[in-house]
Amino acid sequence: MDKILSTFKIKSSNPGTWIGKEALNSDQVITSYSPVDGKKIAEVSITTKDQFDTVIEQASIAQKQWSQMTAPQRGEIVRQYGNLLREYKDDLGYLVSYEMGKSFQEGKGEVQEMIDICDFAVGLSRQLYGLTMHSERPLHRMYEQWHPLGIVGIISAFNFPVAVWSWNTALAWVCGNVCIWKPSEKTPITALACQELFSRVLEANNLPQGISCVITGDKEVGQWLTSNNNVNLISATGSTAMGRAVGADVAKRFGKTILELGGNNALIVSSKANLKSAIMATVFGAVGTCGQRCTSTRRLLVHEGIYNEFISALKKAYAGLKIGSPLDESNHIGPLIDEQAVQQFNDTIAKIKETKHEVIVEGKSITIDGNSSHCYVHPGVYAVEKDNPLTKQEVFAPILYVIKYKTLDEAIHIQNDVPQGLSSALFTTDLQESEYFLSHKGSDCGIANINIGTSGAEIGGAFGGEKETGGGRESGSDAWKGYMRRQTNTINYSNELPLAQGIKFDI
Ligand code: UN1
Repeated sequence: MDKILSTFKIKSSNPGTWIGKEALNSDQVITSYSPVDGKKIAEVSITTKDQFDTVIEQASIAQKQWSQMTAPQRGEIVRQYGNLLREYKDDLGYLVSYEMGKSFQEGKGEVQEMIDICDFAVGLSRQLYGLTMHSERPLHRMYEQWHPLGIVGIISAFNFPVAVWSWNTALAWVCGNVCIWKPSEKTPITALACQELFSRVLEANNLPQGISCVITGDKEVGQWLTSNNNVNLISATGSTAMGRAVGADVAKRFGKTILELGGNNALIVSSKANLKSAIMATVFGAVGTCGQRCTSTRRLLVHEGIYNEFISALKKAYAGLKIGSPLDESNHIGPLIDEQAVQQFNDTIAKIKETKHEVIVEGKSITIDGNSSHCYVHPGVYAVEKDNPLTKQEVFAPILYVIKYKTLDEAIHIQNDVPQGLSSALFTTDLQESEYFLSHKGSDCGIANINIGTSGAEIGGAFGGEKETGGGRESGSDAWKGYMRRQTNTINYSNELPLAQGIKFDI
């Protein structure tokens, strides 16, 4: 681990405010502990208000130069960053795994997601297209173009400590913006590693350091960012409670937001499903990343005709799960992020016990021999009534609720009857069921899959969801439009001044 930390120039005590490679230190610190073994990784200083003001000032100066470069020139910078990420994929993936607790496989997968979005953004830098329209007035031309916004503030969560930042920065940068990143207080070290790599690219290209900034701290630091008039867009990933506060702060000053908040994702298994793949998808969706993805499968809706068969196969699959250090690639499940998350997991199970339920797999906290971390749990599966209020809440832990259904309409109703609307999945080989689920009468989520689980989206599609998930879209498709402002241009190349709608105004 020491070798990896030194690769990214991380010491035992680090500044937490960065303007490119320029570091600003302070007295107050956050300590990052690894949930893998409970050991301290390093300290990071908390950004002060003065330092925050300097960051805003430097970011504004940098944005002027950055936005004057052409989009393909900015794409070239992102291409160089993608190449560095390729070179450091294993090191950064290992650090993600150690600081966050996800499996090394998934840590590397996260860095791969960063590489993919860099590639996507490079292509995009030549495709920031606007439309042309036919004007109703003779000898007039109408078109629209997309301009940079300015400064983009990124608030990211612990569960995808690097990929979600890159979804935002890679697009924001090619669109001509500079970025200020406030990573989760639970995973500041991986953020410093990403910043170190990007500052190398800035330096090699003699670019202003303020193109990429990092600030560190809790809610207070986050509020400086969300309430600052110079920050044109806030892209925030995290809980619905956080998003509600951020959304209100930014709306007060008419800033823009992209909110990617809680999910409460259901996987429906039809009587016409390929049960083997449905089992695989359910287990990966429910226990992958120890149930800490916003796309994790939290509810399993199973058709009554195959219920008994499916549940016994599910029990068998859970019995084969290996829990332990995520750095050991033979383990399927690593720890939860911290002891508070374990507490929440245990509290939720205690609450399930107070309602009508059947234990399919008992969830409990566990200890791993020779490991002093208290963050490991055995995932739980509970059959509950369809109107159990616990099933309406997102708990960031590997707890799966199972509900039996009779008709697809009923399953879709149960699936949609929650406040969140991120991801959804139906396993079926029946064309009618599949098309119905994807129609407007089907899933109300931002993501709806057939014969694929709820988690593990590719970067090429727009990522995000409806209702309390916040409505934002990040990553692929035309999500880039959220990082730009649209301008409609009308050019009159005649010698007359005809008014639209045929209005006459003679003087
Ligand atoms: C998140 O949990 O915030 O679709 C993002 C997935 C990942 C991204 C999850 N590609 O599961």
